[in-house]
Amino acid sequence: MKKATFESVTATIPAGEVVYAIGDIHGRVDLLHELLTLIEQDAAAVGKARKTLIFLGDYVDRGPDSRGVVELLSTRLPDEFDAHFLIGNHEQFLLDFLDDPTWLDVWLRNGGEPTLLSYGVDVGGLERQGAEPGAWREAFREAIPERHLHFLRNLELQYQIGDYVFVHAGVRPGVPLDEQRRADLLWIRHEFLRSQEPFGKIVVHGHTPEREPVMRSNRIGIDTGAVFTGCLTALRLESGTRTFLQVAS
Ligand SMILES: [Mn+2]
Repeated sequence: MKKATFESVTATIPAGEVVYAIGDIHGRVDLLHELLTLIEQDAAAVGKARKTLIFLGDYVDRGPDSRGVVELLSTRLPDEFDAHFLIGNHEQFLLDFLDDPTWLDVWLRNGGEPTLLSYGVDVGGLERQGAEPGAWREAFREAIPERHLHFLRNLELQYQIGDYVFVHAGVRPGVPLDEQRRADLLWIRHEFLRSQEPFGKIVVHGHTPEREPVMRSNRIGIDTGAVFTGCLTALRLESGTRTFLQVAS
């Protein structure tokens, strides 16, 4: 584990609150578990402050245990935190496939197979049978617990606190935060990442992996590519301070 403290800035969150935002997990329940332990240790030292966890989405796909990540997030978070769960484009793939099985190929090309395997779906058998997408959907519907579906269908698009807004991918420059399109919040990259204009609040986001967290005047990216690099990052905000908490394997 490593813990890197950063800096004091003019952007703030309200007094009496501590916020932890957690980047893209992608099935790495092992790293999520370690990071939550680190956050709990940190939070134990801050006393009576209101403690909030904000998860930036992409809980599933690519990594080995998407089922375990959804289970942990939906049932086993520590009691002392309020929690907000944002939707990532990978949760959208999963939901699109359940609504319309012709999304199967798109989902599989984007790391859906380990998700199906984590839920116990017989992917090899379906492939050998040359099963239609509808049969894959039926197998997944039978495998995924109802409470996981409820969790995945009730994720938030954005969350705001103090001078910060939290989203999965980013925001479209020039569009007010309350008028952002769902597709941009889930998918945007270059127009957002390149923009140097203020967005109204500091945008904390995931979606585009970098070796280290990225801090700009208008945004903070905390997707450190857990599934590729073994590094999962949380941003801790308290009044005018920013700290990164990280675990690495
Ligand atoms: Mn993403």
